[in-house]
Amino acid sequence: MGKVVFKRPKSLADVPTHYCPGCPHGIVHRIIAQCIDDLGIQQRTVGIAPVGCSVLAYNYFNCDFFEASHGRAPAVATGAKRARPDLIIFAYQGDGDLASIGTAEIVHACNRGEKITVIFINNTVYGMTGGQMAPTTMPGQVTTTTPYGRDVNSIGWPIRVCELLSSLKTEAFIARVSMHSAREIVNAEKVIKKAFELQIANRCFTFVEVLSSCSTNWGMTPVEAQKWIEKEMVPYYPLGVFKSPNGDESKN
Ligand SMILES: Cc1ncc(C[n+]2csc(CCOP(=O)(O)OP(=O)(O)O)c2C)c(N)n1
Repeated sequence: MGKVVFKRPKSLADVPTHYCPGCPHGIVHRIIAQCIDDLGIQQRTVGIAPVGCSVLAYNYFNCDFFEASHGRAPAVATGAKRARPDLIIFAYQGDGDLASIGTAEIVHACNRGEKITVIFINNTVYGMTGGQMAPTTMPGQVTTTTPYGRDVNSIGWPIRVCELLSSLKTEAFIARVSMHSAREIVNAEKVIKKAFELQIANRCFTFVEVLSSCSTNWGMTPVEAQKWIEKEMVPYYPLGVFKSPNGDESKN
């Protein structure tokens, strides 16, 4: 009989997901569920689901969940954490959700130093609604609302959320990871675990951006999409730890 070397984390529900083939949302869900298991916090973890492709995230985790309106996950997370500081609260948001309609929410939650964990999925488009331009769309990138490519002269440059949040004085853990290779996925798990550990230690606001893909709306195969992340996104969105709380030596 074969030896079991890989299992579904118990914090991940045993159900099929609605995600497209090759979509990294499922990988990130698995990573979060593994962290919850490893840290032994399943009974006190509450997730906040966004509006976007991961709107149904509450169906995929075996822990309590709130559903927030578009962009408002950090506000809902703030309320949950302030009411029950003993709970571990994570918000899960896409780039349309967090970096467009929810920009004010994330900036102020970080600035207030809310002791929550925010996982930010940057796939450069509004995936659920059909691949429209997001604030994170790359210069020249063709989307359904930028058929000639994103023109930075009229629409502006993609927003680098990690860099923006890192400029705030408040103590925080801010990092960017990527889904473009097995090596980066393994690293992403370490970084996301670190964010949860800091919340458990009641240290600071914790934020992990995940460079992701949307093969369906990018019109690529999943493998082509992974290569596109590495070639086009990583040079503009550098990976690493941008900010750590005082005394923490995290390096990516
Ligand atoms: C207040 C409000 N405005 C707009 C919408 C429509 N809407 C639903 S999902 C979405 C974009 C989601 O994109 P993103 O956050 O990047 O997540 P993804 O689907 O790519 O994972 C929008 C604009 C909405 N549901 N509510």
